[in-house]
Amino acid sequence: MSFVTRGFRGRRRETDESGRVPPGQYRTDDFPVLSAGPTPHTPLAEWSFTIASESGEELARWSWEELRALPSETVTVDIHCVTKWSKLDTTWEGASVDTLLAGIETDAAYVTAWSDGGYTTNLPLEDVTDGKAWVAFGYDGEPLDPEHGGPARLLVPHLYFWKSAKWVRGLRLMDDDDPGFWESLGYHLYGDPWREQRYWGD
Ligand SMILES: Nc1nc2c(c(=O)[nH]1)N[C@H]1C(S)=C(S)[C@@H](COP(=O)(O)O)O[C@H]1N2
Ligand SMILES: [Mo]
Repeated sequence: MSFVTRGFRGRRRETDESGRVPPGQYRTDDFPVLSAGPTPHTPLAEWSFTIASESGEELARWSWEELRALPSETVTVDIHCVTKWSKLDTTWEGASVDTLLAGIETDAAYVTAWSDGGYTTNLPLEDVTDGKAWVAFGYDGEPLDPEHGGPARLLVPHLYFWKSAKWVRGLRLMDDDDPGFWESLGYHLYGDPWREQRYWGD
């Protein structure tokens, strides 16, 4: 009896039946803003994107114009925030991280993305390569809003959205997995929404 009632009235009906909303998430059409600090406003003339080695050596760097001159892709993906909202079919324009890493020889197993304002987040290298991550500068056909990470943010849609560092300025190639901002405060090191890896121990 209670089984039937839960099946009929439970979460799945209230949220989404597409199979695209991970466990514990609800679907929203809004685009909430989640920022741990103020929105930085780095002038494009001072903006650059850097690939660095673990020791901090600069391996490659693009100015804003150089980044925009790279081949770009338009992708439509679902995004999932650890605070439980998921948004389906978001459309972004950006340069694939594969394009940025092309020509860089590395034995690194992880990367740490860093941002204006000091935010960092850690990811396995294989989660930002092979078409899984972008440095995105457009959203819904427009330049990316500063509050959503403009001029450019990392976009790694298959992991919880805190991995998609707003105002991203570079990737550091790491031998070991080094917890970033939220990961140091208890968020999961990896953050797979389909396995509900929200916090340490999940
Ligand atoms: N630099 C920076 N990037 C960040 C954050 C942040 O506070 N600072 N918040 C993260 C979190 S927790 C989420 S859910 C998404 C939110 O992106 P949005 O504000 O565009 O929805 O950005 C992620 N990237
Ligand atoms: Mo988040």
